[in-house]
Amino acid sequence: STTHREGYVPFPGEEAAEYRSAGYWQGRSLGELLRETARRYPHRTALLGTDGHSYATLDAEADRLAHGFRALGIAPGDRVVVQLPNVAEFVPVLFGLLRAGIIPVLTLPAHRRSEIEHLARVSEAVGYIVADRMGDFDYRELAAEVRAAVPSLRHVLVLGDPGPFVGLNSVPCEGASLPEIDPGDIALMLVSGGTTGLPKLIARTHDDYVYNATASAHVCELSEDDVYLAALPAAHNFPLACPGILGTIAVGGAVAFVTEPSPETAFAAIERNRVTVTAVVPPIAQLWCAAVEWEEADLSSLRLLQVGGARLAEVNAREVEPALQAQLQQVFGMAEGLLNFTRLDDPDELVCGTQGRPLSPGDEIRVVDGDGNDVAPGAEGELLTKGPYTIRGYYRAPEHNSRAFTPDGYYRSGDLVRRLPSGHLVVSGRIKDVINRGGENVSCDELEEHLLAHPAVRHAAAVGLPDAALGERVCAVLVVAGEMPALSEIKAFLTDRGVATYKLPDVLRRADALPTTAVGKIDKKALRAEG
Ligand code: J2J
Repeated sequence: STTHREGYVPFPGEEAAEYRSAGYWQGRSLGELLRETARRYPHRTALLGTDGHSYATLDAEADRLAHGFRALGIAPGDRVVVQLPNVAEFVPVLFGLLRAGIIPVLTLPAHRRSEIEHLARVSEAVGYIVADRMGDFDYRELAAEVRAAVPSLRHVLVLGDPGPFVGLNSVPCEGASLPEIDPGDIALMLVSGGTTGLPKLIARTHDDYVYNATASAHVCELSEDDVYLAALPAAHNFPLACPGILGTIAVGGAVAFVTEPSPETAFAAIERNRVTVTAVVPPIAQLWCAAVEWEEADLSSLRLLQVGGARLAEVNAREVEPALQAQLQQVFGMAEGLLNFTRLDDPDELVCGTQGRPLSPGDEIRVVDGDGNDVAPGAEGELLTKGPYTIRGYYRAPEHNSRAFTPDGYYRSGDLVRRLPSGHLVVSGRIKDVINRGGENVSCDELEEHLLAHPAVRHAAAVGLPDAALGERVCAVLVVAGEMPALSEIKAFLTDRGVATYKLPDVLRRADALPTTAVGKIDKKALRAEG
């Protein structure tokens, strides 16, 4: 067994010292962030819902769970995979782990065996926290499969009916002391959307993530009077910390949850909880704008709608304020770190026509051509970045890191951008081989691997095709021996292999051969052009 630091790429000492002296890193842990708010506003509402919490009770519940996890024998530095739906209990579980020095690996409800097994293996997780079920999916069955496959996994803890496992409510709550937390140490791990191959782990420190959340809260002018609705999956960087759940907790606001962002569900939650701020992906923003025509709900409390995760077309951006009577903020972010926001006082042209500018004065941006040279001001190029809350390498992925980061520590985002004189970025395309399906990133490599495992498939290429609702839809181009499998069969095959639902192809194409480029790579441009 190895320590949690093995395979972690730290910030270089000199730059870390700069981030501290500039005041970006304040030497505060995420657990302390909650503690401070609980001291300031013990009686204010932290979490809304049937299992709601004041700050005092949330603080106490986080401590209870922290002691419980320690009493089970889970040690500081151990990794625990967390896969919970958007429910209030997500928050005490998260803070319980953080206060015990246990590192949550934050996975999405849509992840399945393929992703969870991989993430549990790479992180050498000792625990897996799930809900009993969501809709018709039973996470305890998934947990049984993952535990059988991953030897390090000793604890399965269940929110709700534990079945053969241990209920979160019955973890012991006494004993074991809590560790000192080093704010420079790893706090939690996010899952990357936009890379090659299987998902990568993104280790974020307390210092960098506290800054991520509090600086985002500042940009959104969040206060204790705000009510944030977690409408996207809470484990995703955007609703978690941009400013999201953690930014809201930092200022003493309240957080509400919905398990899915349909207009029916989300509008009712906005009305019931007097929600002031929320974050969605472009297809949901479009749907909400249309749904005000038929959904009866009082949305007057909503002051800010954050939209990000995929490119929001300018025409759709212009619909937001008239339809929802709330300000639009575009957010171009990545779990690896860098966040760009349009500002609340930006003129309409910038709010609707750009994806925002960097959060921090400490964010360093380069826009480069194919040879790695800076392009002329305003020209298109790949966005490279480093800064006080952007990782210097993925966790336990040295080989991938040598390609994904420059020798001097810049993250190669794979996004094509143009930078305006104001510093605002316009996202104009992508060079990484990823399909952005309505804000969910599908790695083409990963999907192709799975497709090639099908007995009939000789060659496979995944490409994104333009889609009015989703931005892009997933198309699998297959060269097959014999009869072409039906889409439903391919979907069932992939589901069987434990692939998350959002990665399943929307369309299948048959080809006699895959077109190649001059150097012999699969010509995805040509495949996309064929439609
Ligand atoms: C175009 N592409 C975008 C945008 C992300 C806030 C918001 C989003 C994410 C996120 C996030 C885009 N226009 N406005 O973590 O905190 C694409 C880019 C980017 C990739 C990152 C946050 N906003 N994208 O989406 O790690 O390609 O983070 O590199 O899931 O999504 O995906 P992810």
